[in-house]
Parts: sequence; C-alpha cells; structure tokens
Amino acid sequence: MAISNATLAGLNRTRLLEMHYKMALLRRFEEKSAEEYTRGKIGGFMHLYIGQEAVGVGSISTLRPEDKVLSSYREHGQALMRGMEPGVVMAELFGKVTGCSKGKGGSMHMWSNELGLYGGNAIVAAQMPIAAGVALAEQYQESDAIVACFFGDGAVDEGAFHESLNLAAIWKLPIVYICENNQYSMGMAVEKAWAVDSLMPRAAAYNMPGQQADGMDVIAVYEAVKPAVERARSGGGPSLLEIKTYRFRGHSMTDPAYYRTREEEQKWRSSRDPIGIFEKKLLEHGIATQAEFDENDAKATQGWPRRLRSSRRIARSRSRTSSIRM
Ligand SMILES: Cc1ncc(C[n+]2csc(CCOP(=O)(O)OP(=O)(O)O)c2C)c(N)n1
Ligand SMILES: [Mg+2]
Repeated sequence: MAISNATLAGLNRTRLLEMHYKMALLRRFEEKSAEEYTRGKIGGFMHLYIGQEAVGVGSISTLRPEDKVLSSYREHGQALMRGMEPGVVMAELFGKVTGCSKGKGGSMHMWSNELGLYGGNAIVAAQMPIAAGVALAEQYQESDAIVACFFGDGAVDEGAFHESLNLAAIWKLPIVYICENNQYSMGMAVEKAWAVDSLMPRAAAYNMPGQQADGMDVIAVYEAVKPAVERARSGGGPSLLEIKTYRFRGHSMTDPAYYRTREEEQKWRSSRDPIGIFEKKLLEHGIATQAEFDENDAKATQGWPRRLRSSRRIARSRSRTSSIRM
C-alpha cells in the first residue's frame, strides 16, 4: 500500500505515528500495572487511564517542553506522555527508590521538576489552585510557558474548582483547564451530580472560552486544546475544556463498578476504543499501515524492566475495534 503524505490537524505522519505509539504505550503500561497490582506487587490505591488515552496524548501533544502539567490521581498517562521513562513510573508504583518520587508517593504522586510535571494529586481538585499558582509564577516571570491542568468531572463540584477559575480569569493566567469528563466520579453519574448538562455554562460564569470535544478521538482533542494553549501563551488568559471520555475500568483497582452495567462498558470498549478509532482514521487516510501499528504495539511493551515483561498475563478481552488488545 502506498503511504500518503496527508496530514491530520496539521500533524505529519511521523508525529501521528508517534501519537499512536504513545497511546499504545499508555494502554500497555496500564495493563501491566493492573497485572502487577493483582499480583500484590503494588500497594495503595491505583487508578488506571485505560479508555482515556486520547485525552492525555491529544492534549500533551500540543505542549512545549517548558510547559507545566498538573493532574489528578489518574496520572500515569500524563507522566508517560510528558516523557517520564516507563521504568521510572513502574518503579514508583512498586515503591522503589528508583521511582520518580523515590518510591514514597506511589501511583498518585508522579512528579518531575525536569519534565514540568507537578503531580499527581490525591485530593480531588487540589491541583486546580496549585495550577493557578504555577501559572501566576510563569506570568510573573514573563516566561512563555503555560500550564495544562487536568481534572475529573468530580472536581467540578469542589470549591477549589470555582475559586481557581475565578482567579485565573481575573488575572488572565496562562492556563488551560482540561476536564476529563469520563461520566462518573467514583460511582456518581455526572447527570446526577451536575445541575447543568455541560461545563459550558461554568466557562461562561468565569468569563472564559469553553469548548467541548470527543475524548475518544485523539485528533479532536488535539484540535480543541491547541487554540486554548495558543491563547494562554499569547496572554489571552485561561480556557475551560470539557473532553468527553470513558474509563474502561472501574474508578480504582478495587472498584467492582456496580453503578453501571457490563453492557454499557462493553459498548464503549467495542465501539469507542480511542486506539481503534485512531487506527481506523490513519488507515482511511492511507497514512499508516497495520504493520506499523503492530510495530508500535510491540515497542510499547518494551519500556519496563525485562523481568517484568515475562510475568504472568491477566485475562484480557479483545476489543473489536482496536488491533491493540485491552
Ligand atoms: C476533597 C476530596 N473529597 C473526596 C475524595 C474521595 N474521592 C476520590 S476520587 C473521587 C471522585 C472524583 O471525581 P472524578 O475525578 O470524576 O472521578 P473518576 O473519574 O476518577 O472516577 C472522590 C470523591 C477525595 N480524594 N478528595
Ligand atoms: Mg470522572
């Protein structure tokens, strides 16, 4: 098959394949984490990013190395996207001194000054005022860096969300607020928790642009986040994005997810897998081949120490839309 020179959202084939690789890496890393957690090798709480890969990859692909990223406790994906070595993230999960937080933080506390990654925050919405403070520091120092602040739909119900957005708007801080609306905060469905059916009225309340995007489509995420990043970088102030997604696993490793049906989960996995959707798009545009996806997938499992690679595999269901098994 002839490879096309087509671009998607201005991204060339090399960058698109790199994004595909990152999505595969995030998926495979989380599967491995789940496996090791089940074997009792990882302690504490652990929240997986499976299903939400397009949000982290699409958003962080718009950033520069000097930009700063803050996230919630579901942040393995952001750490990997920011360039943290998978072995370092895994070591942190294992509580090893070679982890990014010297093994003292674990799953919810990925941190790297060099990579501009300021957590990993276990308290819901805690990262939002911190992100505003980091953005204020960047503004004060007249740097070109901006802040990307990720949070879940549950964080919107916290006072810290409202205080942060208000101050960010008043001070025109260089920040992009990225809500990963995966439709549940723990077991609470978003339609039972929000008096409004989208985040757009909240953006209006704090006088900043609001934008929604399909969080299962990495290109749609990239296209939504990019103008917000440019606006922040050029002194235009903050934006609020609502990226609609779905976590394929429970809230944490110990969540049996009784609050939703197995049919609902299966429907998302089989028809809205973000990796499958991206692969289909790349194939349709003739930009990449199945062999290249397979190559990326194989490479994605090579990031952690060799002895972890051969250990027992957990049962996985095959997604019908993705060549990458879940
Ligand atoms: C201030 C605070 N209140 C309650 C909790 C307990 N808690 C942990 S996660 C969570 C739900 C947060 O919502 P969201 O980010 O949408 O959840 P997810 O999508 O990760 O399930 C809650 C209430 C907490 N960690 N911090
Ligand atoms: Mg949520």
